[in-house]
Amino acid sequence: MKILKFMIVITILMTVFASCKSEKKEKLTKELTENIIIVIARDFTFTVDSVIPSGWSTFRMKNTGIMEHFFFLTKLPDTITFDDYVNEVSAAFGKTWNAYKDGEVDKAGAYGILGANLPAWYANPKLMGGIGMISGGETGITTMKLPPGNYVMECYVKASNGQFHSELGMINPIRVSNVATQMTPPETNVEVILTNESIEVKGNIVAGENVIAVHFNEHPEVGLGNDIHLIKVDENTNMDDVTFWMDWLNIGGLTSPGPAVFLGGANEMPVGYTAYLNCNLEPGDYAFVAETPIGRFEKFTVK
Ligand SMILES: [Cu+2]
Repeated sequence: MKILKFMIVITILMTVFASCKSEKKEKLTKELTENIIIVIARDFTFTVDSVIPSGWSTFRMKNTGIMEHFFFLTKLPDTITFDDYVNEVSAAFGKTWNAYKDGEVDKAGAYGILGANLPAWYANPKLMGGIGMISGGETGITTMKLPPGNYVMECYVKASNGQFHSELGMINPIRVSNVATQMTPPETNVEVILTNESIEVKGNIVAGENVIAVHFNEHPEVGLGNDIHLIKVDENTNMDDVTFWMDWLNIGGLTSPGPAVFLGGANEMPVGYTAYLNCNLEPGDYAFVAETPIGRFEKFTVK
């Protein structure tokens, strides 16, 4: 009898243990297949984990500040540190902007200063995307695949005094670990193809939720690559003002307050990569605008 009781207890314990184990395994798989990385943007900080998994992840950035913010990821070469990036790359952009702002050089002269001051290792930077421009109170959602390595996350919108947000604190080192998620790219209802000639939209952007695949098919040989940022368009939106604002080197460019409501987007990734933009839209007029090339936009209507 005692033996029978003992056997029953053991069987119950084994069943409980097995179910715990399978629950744990299921939970882990679920987490890894829907990996969401929360980024909180404030004026002027990012709150985000300093170590994140590699592979596909969905970044969700809420802008709780008043000013526009975005995040842009640069993957550093193995021999380069976060401090090297700040001291060499950020400093080169700062020097360029200050010379232009103070009227010492024209735009061609400014790009000359930039070229002369950027470190040699920055000749082929790995620009690894990020969430596009987001107005205060809005949330942007973008899914991306990241290889392991050391990254810099930054926002280079300018404050009213002309300082980059990165200089005011919006620059973080991020380690993308060797542990990869099991997440796969989401189902999409729209494809956007970015080339050096155009923003080509294939499919209908609808009222409600959209998952828009943004394909980086090519980039210009010089400068940052092609990107898109989503804005609301209404009777007060002047697209000349918007495209002027998107140029960081303009006086008043990328400086809060922006000329439209920004809803996120996809910053430049290497050719062959795809980012997925998740946006819930009300009926109305919208546009994709580019930071590069300067002056590009593509309007669309959601019915
Ligand atoms: Cu910012």
